[in-house]
Amino acid sequence: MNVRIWTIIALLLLHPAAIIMADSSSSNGASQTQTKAFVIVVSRSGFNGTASRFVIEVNQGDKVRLTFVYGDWDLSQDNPHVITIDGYNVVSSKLRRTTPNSTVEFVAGQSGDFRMHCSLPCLGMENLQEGLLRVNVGSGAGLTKTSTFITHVEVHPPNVLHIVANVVDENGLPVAGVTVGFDVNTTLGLMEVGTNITSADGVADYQYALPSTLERGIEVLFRGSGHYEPSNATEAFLPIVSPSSSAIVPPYVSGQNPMIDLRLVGVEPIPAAVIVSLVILVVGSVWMVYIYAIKQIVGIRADSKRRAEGGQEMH
Ligand SMILES: [Cu+2]
Repeated sequence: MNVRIWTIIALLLLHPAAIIMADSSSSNGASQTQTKAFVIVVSRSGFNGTASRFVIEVNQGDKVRLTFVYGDWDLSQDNPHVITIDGYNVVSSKLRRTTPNSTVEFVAGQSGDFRMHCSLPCLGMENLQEGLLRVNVGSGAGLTKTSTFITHVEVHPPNVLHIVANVVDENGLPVAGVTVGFDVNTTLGLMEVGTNITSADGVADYQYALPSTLERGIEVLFRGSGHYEPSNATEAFLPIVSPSSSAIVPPYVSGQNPMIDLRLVGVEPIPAAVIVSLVILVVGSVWMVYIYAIKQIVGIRADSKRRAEGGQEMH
């Protein structure tokens, strides 16, 4: 009885009519963005029952809502799935009998084709590898200028760099769902250490364990996407030099350390006794020179006086 009901539900869900696609328009400043919603049944026979290429198509800038639904009810055992979209940081929660639905929402900022697949070993996993999110290049005429800002730079002990960046368009609106590259300035030049995708607020961050203390600068680079022009931002930072030191080193925070902390650049504080000794040495030397000079002057005057007196006697 139960099996038959579930089979009917599964068949209904697998029917093409079950692919619900709802459009709703919402005004967002000058440009119009749309929310596109899809329901996708995930089972061992594929996405919505197809093991071959399954494509979800949206336009750049669209808000996308994907609802994944567990579809292996006809199996006697549980067959959990986790759906991932590469390049979009989109990961569903675990789809299983106890939690059969997972909804993810994101802004399709990046244009191109992005692979959607099950990333959990499961029965029929090979049928869940050919999903595709296709984001068509925005139809808006002309390119939109962007600005990238580094909003936060912090070096945590022992030497982990944390960078937070923000990408906005010419109207100050966040540029969401685009890839931002994080570069570190090394003695050999700029080196990309990683990328991340901006959130709905246009914010992307990155953490990077500095392999050496030679790096002194970072660059955050948005290479542009679709109708967005590229932009970048740079900032200098001070690495923490002595990670082996037992002293607690406060993290370097941009804009919060107006004075350079000597401990951060590896200069040991000079003991007071050394400073006092140096002062005594310098002042003492100066006085010695003065005393020597005065003694010489006095001696010369005494000599010439004696010589003058001797000369008078000779007369
Ligand atoms: Cu799976």
